[in-house]
Amino acid sequence: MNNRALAVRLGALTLVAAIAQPVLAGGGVKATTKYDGERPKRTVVKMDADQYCAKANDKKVGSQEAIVNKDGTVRNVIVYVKDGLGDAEFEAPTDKALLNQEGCMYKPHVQSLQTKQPMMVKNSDSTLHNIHSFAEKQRAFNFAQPQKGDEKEVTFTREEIVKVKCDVHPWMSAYVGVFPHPFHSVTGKEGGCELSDLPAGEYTVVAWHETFGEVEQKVTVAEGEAAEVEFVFKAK
Ligand SMILES: [Cu+2]
Repeated sequence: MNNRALAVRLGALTLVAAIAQPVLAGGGVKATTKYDGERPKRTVVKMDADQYCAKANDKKVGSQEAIVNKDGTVRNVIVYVKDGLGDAEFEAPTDKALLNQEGCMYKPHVQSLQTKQPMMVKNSDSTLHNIHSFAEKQRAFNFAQPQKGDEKEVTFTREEIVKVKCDVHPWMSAYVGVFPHPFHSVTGKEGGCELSDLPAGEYTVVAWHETFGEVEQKVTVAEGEAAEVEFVFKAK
């Protein structure tokens, strides 16, 4: 086969892949968020209680519990399918989630994963942290990581949004959303996120925020399309 023939053939393959993908991917939800109220002011996290932590970050660290962007969108919102999947069961992904302790903060502050999906808890600081989960629907864990580089794998077995705290540093907290399916995500810097590969159907989709509470909506997902949904958190 000469080069030109090869190029044509590769081109055809690319085309096939491009057409086939949306069919395989099903539909999805494109979620945006809005906080309907005065934009909360972020405060600087004070870490003076621990000499190491006080010097661990080059820049000031802003509080994480209510981050509303200038355009009103909200970061760190967990968006997930609450209802509509019926009895479908989903194999747990083997890729490891990460809960890192870095600069005396949990990173990420909010994440979501699937039941039985492994999560690596890691200490990247040269100071003692402990990782204390406040689970109510499953066994809680509470262990120390005294050394930089310490790692321990944990898993969650039940659906729950689990709060995690460090008993050494009271400003450290994180949330791990655990779901029995892969249709969950967390809003990032732009205050939006996507649920993909969702079979066409009717769903109840929830947006949860640690401070603003939760709102839910009924969403119809059509094959090959992403339903656009805006979740509005009303000020209390
Ligand atoms: Cu700590």
